[in-house]
Amino acid sequence: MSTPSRLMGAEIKRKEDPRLITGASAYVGDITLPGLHHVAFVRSPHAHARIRRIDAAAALRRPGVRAVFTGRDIEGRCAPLPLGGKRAHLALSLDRVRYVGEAVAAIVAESESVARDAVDDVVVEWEPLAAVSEQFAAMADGAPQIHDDAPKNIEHENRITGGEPDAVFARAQRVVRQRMISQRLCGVPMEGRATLAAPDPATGGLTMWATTQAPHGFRNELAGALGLAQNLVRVIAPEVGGGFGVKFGVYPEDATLAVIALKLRLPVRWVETRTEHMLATTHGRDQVADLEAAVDTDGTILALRMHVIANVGAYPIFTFIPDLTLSMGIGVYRITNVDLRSTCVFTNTTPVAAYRGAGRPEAAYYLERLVDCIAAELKHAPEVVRRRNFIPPDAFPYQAPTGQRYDSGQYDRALTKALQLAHVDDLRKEQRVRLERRDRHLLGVGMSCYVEMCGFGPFESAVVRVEPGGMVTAFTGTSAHGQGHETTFAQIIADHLGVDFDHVVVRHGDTLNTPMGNGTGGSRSLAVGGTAILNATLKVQDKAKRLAAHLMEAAPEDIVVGDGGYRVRGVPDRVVTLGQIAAKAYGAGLPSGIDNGLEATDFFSPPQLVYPFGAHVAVVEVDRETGHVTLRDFVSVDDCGVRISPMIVAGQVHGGLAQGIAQALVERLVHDQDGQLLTGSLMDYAVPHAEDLPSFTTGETVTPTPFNPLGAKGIGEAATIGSTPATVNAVVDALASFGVRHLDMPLGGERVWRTLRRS
Ligand code: MCN
Repeated sequence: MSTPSRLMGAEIKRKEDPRLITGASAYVGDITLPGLHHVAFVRSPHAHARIRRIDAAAALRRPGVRAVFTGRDIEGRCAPLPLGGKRAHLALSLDRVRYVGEAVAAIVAESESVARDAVDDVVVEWEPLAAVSEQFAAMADGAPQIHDDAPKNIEHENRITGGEPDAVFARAQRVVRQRMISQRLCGVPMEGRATLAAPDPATGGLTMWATTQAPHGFRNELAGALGLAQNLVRVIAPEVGGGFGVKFGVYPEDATLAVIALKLRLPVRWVETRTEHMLATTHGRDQVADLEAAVDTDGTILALRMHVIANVGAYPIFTFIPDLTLSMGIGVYRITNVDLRSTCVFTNTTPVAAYRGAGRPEAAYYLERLVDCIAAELKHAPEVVRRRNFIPPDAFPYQAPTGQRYDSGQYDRALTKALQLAHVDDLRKEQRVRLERRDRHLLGVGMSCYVEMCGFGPFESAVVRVEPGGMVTAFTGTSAHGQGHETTFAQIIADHLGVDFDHVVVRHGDTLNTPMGNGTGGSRSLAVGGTAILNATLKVQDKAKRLAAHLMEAAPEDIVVGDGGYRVRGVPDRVVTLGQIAAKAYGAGLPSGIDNGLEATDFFSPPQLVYPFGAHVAVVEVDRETGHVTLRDFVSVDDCGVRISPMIVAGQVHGGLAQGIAQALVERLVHDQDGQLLTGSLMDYAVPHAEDLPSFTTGETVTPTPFNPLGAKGIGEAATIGSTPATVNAVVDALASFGVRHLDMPLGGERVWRTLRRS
């Protein structure tokens, strides 16, 4: 690196927060335009039904209602979604619905309340069909057929094999088996989805304000669906109140609004209600996995079989997620004989797609639970089995039998640090004493070690522009919705351009002014987008140095950047500021060979993925009388390589822990067997409260990746991935003396109480 780091790695408060805390920002729901109309959707109350007839006459008579659109009205104006996919459907379903909440008509009205009231005026004549909500029932003979071309409702299957798993299992001393469930979850960002579609008179196209994590992807998919040129669709993601993976791609509501705006030549807006969010925004997880490990008595894992049976819901949105589970199937362990399978199954439920971690939390949960099962069966301490199997530090880059190439890792170091921070030896003593005393509250200690793949390509983009006055504006193709890129990217730029941090503005989320990008998800933004920012900044720095050399009559190689200016090496009092350089760059009389302007673009294509890792320890108390689980302590040691914004990383870890712990203890979407969602509001879908969580102890190790110049790996999902198995392992540990070996999540009081009663 050509510049000493001052801001990178420093504890800097987020640039974003003043506007967020004071409510000065605009979300889609705040944006208004002349003539704005509002949209509400008529949705299916049935999990599976034919639509015989839709009668909108009464709705159209309601004062304030401008129009009602059904599938017939948009047919031919918008291609089925997801675009190009098999088993796609129209944005407003035409003749059949396959999950509760599927949209069949859209009301356009002068106000949001009129639009919502008019929903009840629409009469839909349904012909209910038999429905199925669970993956095994959906594969059974005689199950309702959800898509005609998917026999047994199987969407796709996958298999990864390596080594000789069958032979190893055949001669194994011991085989440990367990079925596990990673239950269905809801995203629950603070802001639900919202879309505003407006005709653009300048181009004849559209401007869309949308709560999306990837504006360019959204634009390209929508333009494709509408048959418009991409440059006729401008997508703006203004302030977006969280996404957690559920705000990717064009949803049916987005496409419907676009068609309505074009047809009525009116701006129209839809803001999702929380109930709609629970029903019609994609869900996460929902897998069952059968695990088998062939082991030696010393705890060495010789071979692994995993079969993931995933419920993908009614339509294929991101059905590669179970494949990601297979890709991370061996976790942090040197397991060379593997047979990993996935079967993705359609059901009459809301589609399942990305949710924080997307496939990797499932893998870590299965494997880290399985390791505890192995430890329990062989009567080893869980850390002993882990240490017996770790991929050692000298094995990196490590070619895993899953096809992954792990970049760098020091798994034992993270575990050792986490166990120390948690004082595990003392806890085990306390656990024994409590058991001997027959305390009402049982103590449990659980650990997990995780590794995840992140930093997905194919590329990310950046433009870094020094304005004539010397201030810097940067544009990124990532699209933060809570992650704080404006801060981190400004740290990188300020350090490398010798400019004040407050003089850097980072912009994102508008396809009109940002270069083509791939958005924010898969913890890719720093490793890929931050590297593009760094590369573009270094290009600008190079030109700034040449201009500084010209201004100070020195050689460009002798120019050093830092302390607010550009100096000649060894002559500290000869200095020019970036402002003076910019004035030259945009003025007359440049030396030959240097063009006007001071900006650069970069598209960074990562050579491979990066693999953050870590170790978590959970400490729980279980009330024998009520089954209530209290999380007493949580230690996380996360290694995301070099940290650029330690405060942001801490925030990401805290939020991630809360979500992972919530899966272990409280969250679960429940459908009945007919596909009705029983947990359709936040009254019955439990998100964790601050009081449910302890003050986290967070530690770190730093193992840089060699595959980007920042040495940075992702952190956005890591803590979610490690915390679920650690917490479940802790609860099972507390109950081990009652003969409990495994319990399915969430570990609410009733489930634990029933288990204690049975044992
Ligand atoms: N960072 C850092 N040093 C590192 C790694 C990251 O300073 N070594 C900083 C980054 O600059 C960035 C933040 O930490 O500001 C997260 O970076 P990264 O891991 O690259 O993840 P992304 O920015 O791509 O965010 C995506 C990730 C995902 S996939 C989900 S889901 C998720 C998450 O981020 N959803 C979130 N965190 C969220 N946080 C909020 N507030 N809201 C969401 O919806």
